[in-house]
Amino acid sequence: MNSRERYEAAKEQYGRIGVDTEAVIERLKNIPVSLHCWQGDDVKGFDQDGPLTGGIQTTGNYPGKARTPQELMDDMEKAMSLMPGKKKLNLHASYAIFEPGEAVDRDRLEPKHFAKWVEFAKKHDMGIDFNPTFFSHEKVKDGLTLSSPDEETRAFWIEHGKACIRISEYFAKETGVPCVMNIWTGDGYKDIPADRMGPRLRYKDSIEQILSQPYDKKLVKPCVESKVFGIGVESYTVGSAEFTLSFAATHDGVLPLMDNGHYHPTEVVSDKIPALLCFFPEIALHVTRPVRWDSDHVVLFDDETKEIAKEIVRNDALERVYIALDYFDASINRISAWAVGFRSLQKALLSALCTPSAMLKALQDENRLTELMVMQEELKLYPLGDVWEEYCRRCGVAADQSWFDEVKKYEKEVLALR
Ligand code: RNT
Ligand code: ZN
Repeated sequence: MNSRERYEAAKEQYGRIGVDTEAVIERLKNIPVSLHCWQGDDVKGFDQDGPLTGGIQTTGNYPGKARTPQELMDDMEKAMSLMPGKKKLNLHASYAIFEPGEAVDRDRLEPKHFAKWVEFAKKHDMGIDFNPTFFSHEKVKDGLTLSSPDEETRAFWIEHGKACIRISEYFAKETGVPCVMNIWTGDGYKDIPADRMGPRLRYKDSIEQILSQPYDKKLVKPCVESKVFGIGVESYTVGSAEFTLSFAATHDGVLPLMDNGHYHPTEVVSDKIPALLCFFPEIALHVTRPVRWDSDHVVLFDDETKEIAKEIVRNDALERVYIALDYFDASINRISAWAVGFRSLQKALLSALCTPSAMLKALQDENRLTELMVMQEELKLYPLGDVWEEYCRRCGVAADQSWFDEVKKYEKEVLALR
């Protein structure tokens, strides 16, 4: 059988359990997934030369990382040519692009400093998501930004947040796609604090001041991302899960953002998604792969990624959940890291779309749990790979590992010369 015939057979087999693979393929083509620019240069950015701070860390020094905006765009372009599906661009404020003599500090950033990124996004028909950068900067004082007891420090970072709202709105207007703007800080303490509430009250006030910047709620979707701990911030984080969730719940139009590397190891974000969907009209995700800690390994087609995708799809929440990738591995080819992660998430979404959820829910509601287990296990060996192959063919990208030949060629011709 050739691949078309295999697809026809798979279509028929899925059809028998009520899954329309043609509709699945069409749907998957249009689900935007936000691709993070920071995998390409180990979260370095272009606006400063210091180390990566904020309790996050990249490990490894695989050769060929992007050093300039042009290199980063070229690399992303290469990576995107290897991925099926709809992409959105995810930028950090530290990736501002200044003309000579135009450099400003983060509190003075303007839309024009991101005009080249808008051009890039338009070229690839992408919307843009944005993140103020509250780390890797000399104005992070004693590990604190928006929660600092120092007024000047706090004021600087509030101005940064406001500037980012203006830039987010510019992105949305330029691309015609709403911009998800995510607030995450690494603020916290290595050891037992004497005051846990004070920093949180200041953080709350700072975010409120940022959001006092007028903006169109249809165009800008501010999020708050929680975190349980960071490197050097092991005992206490200001933006804990309860803090950010409560903030989002009590501030109109603010979304909670869950990063699946930011919880205790036995907690799963897949279970939190339907809990939040009971209360929030919209939520946002950072999909990553934590290995023993928030290590930000490349996303794989693993059980939790599949489960996350399933919760979004089977609750009919594709329009309510903003999906973004967030990882950074500096120990392997970065183009490949992007491609593997994005392709894995696409596979997870495909797997979710090919699941006969209505039938499985009915088994649960009728308490036919024996049968539910049987069905769930049998589904694991349904011919998803054949549908994947057809999907990739229609998207014009390789379905199998042959895409890696492109990476090897690019490494030899471009990355190795850096
Ligand atoms: C850090 C958070 C945050 C960052 C990016 C670079 O633990 O996950 O989202 O990874 O903003
Ligand atoms: Zn994150």
